[in-house]
Amino acid sequence: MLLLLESDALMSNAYLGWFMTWSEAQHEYMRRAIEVAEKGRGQVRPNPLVGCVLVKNDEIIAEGWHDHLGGLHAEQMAIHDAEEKGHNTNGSVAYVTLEPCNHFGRTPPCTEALLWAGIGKVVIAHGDPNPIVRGNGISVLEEAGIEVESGLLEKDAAMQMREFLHWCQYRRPFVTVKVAVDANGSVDDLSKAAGRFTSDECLKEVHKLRKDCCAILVGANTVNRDNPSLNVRLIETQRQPLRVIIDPNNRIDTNSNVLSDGLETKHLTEDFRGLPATLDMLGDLEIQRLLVEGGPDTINRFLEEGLVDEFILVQSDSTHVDPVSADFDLSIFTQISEETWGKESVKIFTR
Ligand code: AOF
Ligand code: ZN
Repeated sequence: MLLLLESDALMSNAYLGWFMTWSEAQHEYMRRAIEVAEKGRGQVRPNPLVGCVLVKNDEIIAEGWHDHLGGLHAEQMAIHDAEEKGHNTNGSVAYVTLEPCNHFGRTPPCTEALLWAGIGKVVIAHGDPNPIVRGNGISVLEEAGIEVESGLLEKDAAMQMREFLHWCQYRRPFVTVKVAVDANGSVDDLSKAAGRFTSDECLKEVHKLRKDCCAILVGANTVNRDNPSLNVRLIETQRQPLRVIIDPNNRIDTNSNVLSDGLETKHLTEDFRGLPATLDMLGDLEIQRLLVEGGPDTINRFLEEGLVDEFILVQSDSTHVDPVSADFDLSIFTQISEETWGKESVKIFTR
């Protein structure tokens, strides 16, 4: 009994937070923090999406999010927002989706900003696995007398920053495969010149997906058949993904778009050392989400080697005349959602 009490006393408030029950209002504040974090999507890598709201007298008085790489962290933007609106932050509660940082990086530490703003309590959704943070942010706040609670909507926050968490753990990108098929599961129509068979609105959704990916990978066959650009054109973006072409026999045309449009491409020829080594190399380049856009041979290689984390199947109701069927083995996957992209129905599977 005594032992138990002692170990209880050793538990930090933050740890006790795991056993907390949270009020509906608290859920709502954290949900809002997760929602505003989305505003940084496609702009913050290799950092995670992070959102923060400041609450005083049961009301959200300010909001902030990590908007772009090198920009303010969420907590600092929220404090700035409060000041701009003329609110006194003293004694307010910060709801933040990630443990506040305590290091001088591209910005000064958020812990200092929170202390300086007189924040009375910090509620955190998810710890920061970054080795330079990892619990340090929480202990610094607690040592300064700020109450800290963790674990509110932790799973939702983890889902939002899953590629960051994956990369922190494995030092490899989270791999998303996207493939479009006709009504019978065919990926191409050989009776026609290469071309898209999905709707324009669907393509726009694909460009949104591309914007959220740091790199896009295809094999040599896809380059030779489609001459794709593999960039983001249909929506605004500050950055273009790195193109990665698997081409061990050096077969792609030097005039192809990926080699001649001036955007960055990693053309892996004799230096191709297999897919796992390619993922390691991309992880070293801080690529956190890789989009594999085909074709069927490349996708099947990724599947066979167990390297796919998410599979996005875009289903068109068109029918190919000279079909190329591709039997993707999705037996280890579970469908997590179904969406509509333009005229196409889209099934999303994860492991
Ligand atoms: C926070 N709030 O909004 C974010 C955090 O290079 P920096 O200075 O931008 O720091 C990046 C690291 O800080 C990132 O890897 C992650 O551990 C943390 N991100 N922390 O307190 C934020 N975006
Ligand atoms: Zn920070």
